[in-house]
Amino acid sequence: MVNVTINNKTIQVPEDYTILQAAETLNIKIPTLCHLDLHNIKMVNKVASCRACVVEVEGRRNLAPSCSTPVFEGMKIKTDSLRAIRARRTMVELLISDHPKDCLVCLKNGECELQSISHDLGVKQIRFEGEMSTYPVDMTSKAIYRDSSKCILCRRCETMCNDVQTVHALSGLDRGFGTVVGPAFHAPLNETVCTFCGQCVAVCPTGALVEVDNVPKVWRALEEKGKTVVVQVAPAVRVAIGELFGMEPGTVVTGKLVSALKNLGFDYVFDTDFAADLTIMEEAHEMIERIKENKNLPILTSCCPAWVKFFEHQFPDLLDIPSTCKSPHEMFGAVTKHYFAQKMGIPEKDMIVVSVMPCVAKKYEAERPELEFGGVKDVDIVITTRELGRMIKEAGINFNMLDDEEYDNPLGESTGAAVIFGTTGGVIEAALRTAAEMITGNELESVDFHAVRGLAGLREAQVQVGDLTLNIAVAHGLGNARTLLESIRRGESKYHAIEIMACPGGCIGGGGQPYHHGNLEILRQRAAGIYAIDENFTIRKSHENPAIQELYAKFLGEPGGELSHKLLHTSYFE
Ligand code: HC1
Ligand code: SF4
Repeated sequence: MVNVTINNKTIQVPEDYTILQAAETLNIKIPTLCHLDLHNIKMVNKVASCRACVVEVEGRRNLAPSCSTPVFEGMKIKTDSLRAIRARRTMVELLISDHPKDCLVCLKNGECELQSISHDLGVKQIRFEGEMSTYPVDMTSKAIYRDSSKCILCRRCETMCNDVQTVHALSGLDRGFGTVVGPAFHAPLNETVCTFCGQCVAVCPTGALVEVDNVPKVWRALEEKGKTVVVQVAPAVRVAIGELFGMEPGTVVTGKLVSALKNLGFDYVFDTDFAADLTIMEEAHEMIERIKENKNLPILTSCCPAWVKFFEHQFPDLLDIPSTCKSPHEMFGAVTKHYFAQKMGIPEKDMIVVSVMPCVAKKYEAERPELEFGGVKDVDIVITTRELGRMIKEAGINFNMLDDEEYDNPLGESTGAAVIFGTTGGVIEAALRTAAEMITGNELESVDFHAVRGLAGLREAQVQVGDLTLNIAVAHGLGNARTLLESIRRGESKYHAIEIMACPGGCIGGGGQPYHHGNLEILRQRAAGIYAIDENFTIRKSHENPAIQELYAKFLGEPGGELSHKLLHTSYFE
């Protein structure tokens, strides 16, 4: 421990602390912009590029960036001197001098950290005007819109992509005033190893990285004559969208969400959870077959599109182990267009399927040609939780005052097993609930597999199923996934099944969710909301969903059967 004095108060802090951390222990708030400490997912952005956090240190001529300057014994710091305050304001003014200032029409308006720090530091005029950096906007990806003229070189995206996701799609390019962060050789994003996980979007402080805005497409679809517009909602959306309307993270708003979607004019409001139950039927069947034959193990879950793209790029030698199941929202689209449409007498060309997802990679996934069946896309338009929030606001719907409504049937019926897909560990727990009963033929005493829950980046569990001991692992965040995949590649893996999600926390932490602004406690609250929904379900196992049983009886036949393989499974590419 060392003694430091901040604004005339002396405290003891650990010697590896920065000035910023020391100040936090005294509840002194120093403004920050580029800095982001997400150490529980192994991301600390300490590049000190913005200098918005400078403070005075006694005996030093220059102001010190508090986020990256370590404390030392006897250090005397002033965080609130006029010199420090003026310098911070000037730094932000200089950043703004090379910023487009189109805040009113920026997708980040109201959520932008440059906007809020500028307000907090009392920037009231544009003092500096000069040369502006201009770069072409990268619109090549179906998921992410990249406008480097809004980049403030904070490097958060780069740290996230390199340190947490280990994808290395972004880095600093060129020098001096021309410096920009982007893919090597200025390649368009869709020609890189980017997985479209959207975690760079989740940490970008400005509008430089945002989701591709599909809201106008949905409005047009709702207006189009002769079309039946079906919407499905992913599990993780219901515990997060309330945040956009001032509610606590983790507040369960399923009923209001359904009501809002009906108010917006969707013809059918269905639940991705129905298809999560369907995925479990197919995936548990596939898992059991592979375990019986002791081949292509460990089976890897395949519902996360960013994870799928990651293993296609990085582990092409292991393409025979991921499950061949499409993700639930794609299965939902296939069932809607090839079963529900027929049942209702609606030509599939007149049906539009919209997915509301916590994820930006789902936008890219929906466009993958191999997911089509008979030339028909499963899903037509994907919007994120944030985009749905904007639509609700545009329509003037008072979300907080809505009465609860129920999903439509039959594709709105689901179980507790389905909703836990929304958090890390949930997919494998749902699969275990069904696989265990399929293997033994006996009812489980408890459906709660606590060992696979939690937010540790890598988890493992041994689960006894009859005579069989199943070795299970869970990883979230692509860096953790890489660790597991490398052990499989070396032939050292002992696992039968592994769940992998690209985003820290799983879908609750998806790149399309309400911004966490550096507070990862939000993930814990959202996960608690997910498990609370599960506990309140009477039916908590996918194979007991009556609508799923009917779908197999009347249409699909058996899990893993011929029709299932055509509609619900896919293949992977190097
Ligand atoms: Fe997910 Fe999934 S859980 S991938 O995170 O398997 O996006 O919520 O919808 O498809 O069910 C996302 C969430 C979601 C799919 C399901
Ligand atoms: Fe990296 Fe994910 Fe962003 Fe792509 S979307 S650049 S993989 S963080």
